[in-house]
Amino acid sequence: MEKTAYTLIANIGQVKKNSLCKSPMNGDPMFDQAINKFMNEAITLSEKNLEMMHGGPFGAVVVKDGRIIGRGYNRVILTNDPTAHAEIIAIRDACNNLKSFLLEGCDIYSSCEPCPMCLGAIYWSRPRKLFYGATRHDAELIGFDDYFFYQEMEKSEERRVIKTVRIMRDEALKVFQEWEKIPWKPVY
Ligand code: AZG
Ligand code: ZN
Repeated sequence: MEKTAYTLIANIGQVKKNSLCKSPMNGDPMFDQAINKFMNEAITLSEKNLEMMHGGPFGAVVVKDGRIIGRGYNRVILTNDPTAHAEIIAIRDACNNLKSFLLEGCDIYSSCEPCPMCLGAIYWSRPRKLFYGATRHDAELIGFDDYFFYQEMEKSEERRVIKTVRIMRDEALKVFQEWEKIPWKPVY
């Protein structure tokens, strides 16, 4: 399968609601208007938790062909699910609507830079582009560990806070060898 050329669009900055950001990427007002519209929707979703307290103040949408096909806001507290981040929920919603595990040709808008877990999920879903508003540092300032987890990822296994130990590699590899032998298998 051809790999998507991932474009991590740098922080598009403080996108004020109902205002146009002067995009350094394009300069096409129609394009700017569209990306602001979708980021506004992600930010609006993030604001839900100011009242609902279903989780942290994070929202995300998935867009395909100019239409929102997936929405999510953080529901970690409501669902007792530490993976219920806005981006994960939006990806699940979009994949369910598309009946596909790939978000080909889709753009993801997140009110905040994705944490490492969500960035992984974004890569697995293979969208075209990612737009984000606030940064991992902004999230840290209000008590979220996104930046800390990025720092952990950069450390060697021995130096991480969660002790990580590789054991029984040979035994675990057997299933890989069997999988490799299957002549037709889905590739993702
Ligand atoms: C988070 N960061 C992002 N980007 N999104 C979420 O849903 C989060 N929850 N905690 N940190
Ligand atoms: Zn996340």
